[in-house]
Amino acid sequence: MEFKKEFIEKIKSAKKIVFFTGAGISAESGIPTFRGTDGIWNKMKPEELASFNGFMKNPDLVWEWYQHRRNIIRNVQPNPGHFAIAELEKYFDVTVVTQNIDNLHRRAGSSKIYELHGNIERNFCINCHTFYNDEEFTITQKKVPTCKKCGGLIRPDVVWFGEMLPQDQFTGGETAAEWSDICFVVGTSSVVFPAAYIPQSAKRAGSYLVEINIESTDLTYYADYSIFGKAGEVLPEILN
Ligand code: BJW
Ligand code: ZN
Repeated sequence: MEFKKEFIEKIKSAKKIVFFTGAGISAESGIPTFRGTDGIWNKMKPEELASFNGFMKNPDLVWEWYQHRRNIIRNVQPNPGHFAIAELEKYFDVTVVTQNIDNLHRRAGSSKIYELHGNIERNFCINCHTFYNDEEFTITQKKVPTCKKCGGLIRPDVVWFGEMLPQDQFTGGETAAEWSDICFVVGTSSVVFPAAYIPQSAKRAGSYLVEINIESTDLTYYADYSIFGKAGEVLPEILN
């Protein structure tokens, strides 16, 4: 793969690099994305599944959906895209800012990670906020579990529509992006806010914005360089 000259020069002088990632980076591991032709939103309504109202209306259905996704996530491996990002830590000060809840960046070995939309391995009681980690529930737990302390419903520790992002994760991710020399935006449709503000902030602060995606997105217009291709194929090339 031939990269453009300007980008190669930027890489040579860069110290701080941010990878802002979305569902597309995990697609090659076998985790379905949300939008697009094979996206999960095509089959199910987001407001019914990924919202607090949806959960209260049908907690068992929402719980079952997350159990289904946990099973997928448990059984897949990080792909060459995740591993390339982790390996780049040998050469740069790398920060990962991810919208994904799947833990694959950590499993691939990345050390500095901000999780904007939570993590599917954690759960908490909606009533008393006691945390329960994934191991405490069996894979076959179909119905929503209840809290041992107060009997409240237990939900995954992820960010649903209409909910605030964890402040420390958002601020940490945004600050890293603003101080970065290069901000890579990998495998995201860039339509979900406030996460999608982060690459925009990076660019405004002077970072060089590189998009890696199989198709153009709402961000393509702002990017300094758009690389069209699969994350698992493009990212390892950067190591060369
Ligand atoms: C590949 C590839 C390969 C495929 N290689 N690429 C401003 C403007 C408009 C709306 C809003 C706004 N501010 C807030 C809103 C409302 C809302 C929002 O953004 N709505 C828009 C959708 C219209 N935002 C919120 O509600 C947020 N909260 C909030 O604003 O709080 C403040 C507030 C409080 C109270 C009242 C009002 C406001 C919260 C958003 C939470 C999002 N949650 C989810 C679910 C997380 C848990 C779970 O996983 O179940 O997060 S939704 C879902 O979308 C998930 C993702 O992280 C997120 C982003 O999706 P992503 O990662 O971009 O995936 P896709 O599928 O969209 O794209 C995949 C891409 O990969 C594609 O481009 C492919 O081409 C590409 N690709 N294979 C490279 N191999
Ligand atoms: Zn409780």
